[in-house]
Amino acid sequence: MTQRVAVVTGASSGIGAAAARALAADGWHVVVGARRLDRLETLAAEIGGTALALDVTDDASVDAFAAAVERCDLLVNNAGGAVGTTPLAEADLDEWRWMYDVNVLGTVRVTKALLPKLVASGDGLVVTIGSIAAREPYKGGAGYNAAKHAEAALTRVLRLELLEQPLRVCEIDPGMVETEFSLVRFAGDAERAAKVYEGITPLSAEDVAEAIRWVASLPAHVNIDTMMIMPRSQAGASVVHREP
Ligand code: 8X3
Repeated sequence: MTQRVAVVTGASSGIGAAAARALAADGWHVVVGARRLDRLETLAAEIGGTALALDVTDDASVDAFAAAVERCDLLVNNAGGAVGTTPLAEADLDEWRWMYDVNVLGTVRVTKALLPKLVASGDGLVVTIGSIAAREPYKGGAGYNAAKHAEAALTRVLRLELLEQPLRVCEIDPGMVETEFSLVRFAGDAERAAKVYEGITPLSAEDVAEAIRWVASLPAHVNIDTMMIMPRSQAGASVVHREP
């Protein structure tokens, strides 16, 4: 296989699916991983990629996924998410555990499993999709803030520990992006999810995908360490200007 191979996790929707399309259009063979295999197969057929079932919270699933990936030049750690906006005083530890597992341990599992192939490629790149929640705490964000701060920390450690290897490491932290993110956070409550983006033009999944595509298109000596992307009307985790 001479075509460079990108692996995108959480690729069945949102930023992951958009990144898979953008990378494929830029010449990558894209391996898309997620739990929802039916959606993945449609996407893979559209972009000439490969669909593989992946649950980043399951060791065996990650091992089987990584074993099926023959070559990996780029890993986009996109799988993640938030549940709830429960105040710390009422913290629901199951919410915390889920967020830690999918965002932090999920990123560790997949990165660890694919690192040998990324390094063997001679010019590997890991792009981890963090969040503004990794930079700034906000009310109701404790569990997600903690998970995203942890994911940012491990991404920076990876950069330090593999400095001698032909590997680049990048963290992209988006602010408000209209995807299924808020629908998941609010357990399918569409009205509540829509309110998050009321009166603003949020980022689209494609906006973030374009940043991923660009980072991955740069020459091997250029490492974009971190990038924060927000809609024009957002200037912080809790600072949003809404049109009436
Ligand atoms: C999503 C952005 O502001 O809901 O990662 O935490 S926010």
